[in-house]
Amino acid sequence: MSELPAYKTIIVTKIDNSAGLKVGQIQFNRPDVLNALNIELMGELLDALQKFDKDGETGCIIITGSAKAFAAGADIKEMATQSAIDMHIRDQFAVWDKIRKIKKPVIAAVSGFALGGGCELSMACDMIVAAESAKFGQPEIKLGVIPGAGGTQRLTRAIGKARAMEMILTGRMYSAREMYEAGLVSRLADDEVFIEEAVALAKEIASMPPIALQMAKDSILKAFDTTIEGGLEYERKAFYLLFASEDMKEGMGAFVEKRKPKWKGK
Ligand code: DAK
Repeated sequence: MSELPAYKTIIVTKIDNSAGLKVGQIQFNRPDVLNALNIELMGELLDALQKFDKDGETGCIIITGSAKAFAAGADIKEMATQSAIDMHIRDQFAVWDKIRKIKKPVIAAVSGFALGGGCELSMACDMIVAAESAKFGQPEIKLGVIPGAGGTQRLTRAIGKARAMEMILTGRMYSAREMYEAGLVSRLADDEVFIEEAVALAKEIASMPPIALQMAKDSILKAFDTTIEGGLEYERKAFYLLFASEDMKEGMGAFVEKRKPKWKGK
């Protein structure tokens, strides 16, 4: 992926990383509507994610928005007139399922509003770095619906039943600090530097061996839908599998020889 595609609703860049592979950054670009997630944007987001996922130069991906909004949710104006059957036939939300299949680590760098589908999208990422100004919420209840892209499931697993109940049943917004303390956000930073913090974290991750990163992500996600016994077995098999990689030999060899490893991604 030497040539980055031009999109209408997102801006895609690659950030050089002297310590390892590059960082792919996807920035939402619908500022007039607080980055509301319409069909076109979600299609472009998936396309960019899949391209970065296949790109041998990219080690980690960041999704971000603008200062005022990560994303204020799915595009209400686009959704408002749709019937259940329209949605079933168009299957427009199938894109959301495919985002889950991205193998490389994905960081959500959130400032401003992360509401409804915007909050859910940040939770579908692997980590959330938030600016102090960020506000998280699931306001769907105020529209007569409920979260539909994992809010009732991912939020509950991340912050626990009682807090998820309060957040979803009131539709209230919560500060980045509250969400950091609740465990949804892994890093909190001042607004002026939060994107640098996210990029620094992404660069650090992108300097690790790619196959091991993917196995680690996959095994951690397994913890959400299996028993401890099943999860431990899954982890063990992923661990054994890594002994078939050249990077495992390089990593251990470099340790023994007291030198820096050079990863091949194989
Ligand atoms: N959709 C469309 N336009 C939006 C929008 C949205 N979600 N949020 C904001 N905008 C637009 C506003 O309409 C306004 O446009 P104009 O009126 O200027 O044309 C512009 O952005 C600026 O917004 P405001 O004037 O309202 O700005 P304020 O600072 O006063 O207020 C706000 C900011 C974020 C508090 C407010 O805009 C707001 O409450 N927005 C709506 C938040 C919301 O309810 N979000 C949840 C939407 S439902 C699924 C996948 C996903 C979903 C469901 C299913 N499946 C996989 C099945 C997701 C559902 C949702 O996200």
